[in-house]
Amino acid sequence: MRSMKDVPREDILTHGHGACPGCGYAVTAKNIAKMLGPNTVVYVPASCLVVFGALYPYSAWKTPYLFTAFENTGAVTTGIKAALRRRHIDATVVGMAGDGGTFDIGLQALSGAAERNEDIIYVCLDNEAYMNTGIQRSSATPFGAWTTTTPAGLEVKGNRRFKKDIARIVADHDVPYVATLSVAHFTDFVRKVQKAKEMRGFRFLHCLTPCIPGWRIEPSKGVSINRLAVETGMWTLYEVENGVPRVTYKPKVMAPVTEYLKLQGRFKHMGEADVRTLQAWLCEKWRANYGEEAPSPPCVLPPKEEVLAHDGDTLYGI
Ligand SMILES: Cc1ncc(C[n+]2csc(CCOP(=O)(O)OP(=O)(O)O)c2C)c(N)n1
Ligand SMILES: [Mg+2]
Repeated sequence: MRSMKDVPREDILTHGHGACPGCGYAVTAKNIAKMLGPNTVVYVPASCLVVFGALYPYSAWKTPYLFTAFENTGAVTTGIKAALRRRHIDATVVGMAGDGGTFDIGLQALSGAAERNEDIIYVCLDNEAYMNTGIQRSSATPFGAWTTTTPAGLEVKGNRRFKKDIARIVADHDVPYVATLSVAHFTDFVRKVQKAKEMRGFRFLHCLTPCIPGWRIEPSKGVSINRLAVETGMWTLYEVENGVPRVTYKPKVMAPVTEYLKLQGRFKHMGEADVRTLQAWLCEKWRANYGEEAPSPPCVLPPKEEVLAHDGDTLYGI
């Protein structure tokens, strides 16, 4: 499989699921499942995908599908693979977890499975907050974003911390494959899923998946927002194969972050100073990812003490 036309037509996550129109999760999970094919066992922890993909006694999955608890994707997928091995069944085992279930509550099980190099594919569907329980902040939430636990008030305006770099943390476990994906860059998307499918050992696919109600966006804008995330540096497309990192798509110019922010209600309260802080953080990230200075604008990050001054108390504006 090299491009969109090579992707199998048969759906594995079929119609009849209950995702919001325009849901980034649905289009990402659906395309990954198609490419992995019918010889796959799917595990999903508590998340939007559990709610819209299979509400007992119905299921939109054509493959065997399991759900247990929120925090254990790494552990349950390990167990499923071990059970299949015991019965000499060769099937792909994939866990599809949210950012909360990966960055935060599932981190211990994820780290264990990665460190043991379990033969599974771990997909993180990152909508940058705990969405199905009512848009609470996670450690994937970007700087400045409104969530119900990081409200925009008089003193504090949205989330005060920068997004955790989970793909780098997983790559530091020395696993065979880590990649970041965006459905707006579909050829790159297809190539990475295909590569993950063909490899053995622990594979981690980190996907940016816009959330219509949580990001306060138009249902038709998800893919454009994915594209802008890459053009502004909010999302970097890269892979780490057997320890060797490689950027797989570099934007020609760095678009100002305001292009990304202005389409999303979750950022609309952001003042000039916060936009400058986020832009400066992106400029540093740009340099780290692409090995060159970001072209413009001025990139001066606030002193570390100022960022770290936002401890648990000020974080929530309490
Ligand atoms: C131990 C535990 N704590 C809390 C919950 C409640 N809960 C279920 S799903 C969820 C949020 C999931 O967030 P994320 O993993 O980002 O997935 P999303 O909802 O965004 O798809 C929470 C808090 C739970 N099921 N189990
Ligand atoms: Mg989430």
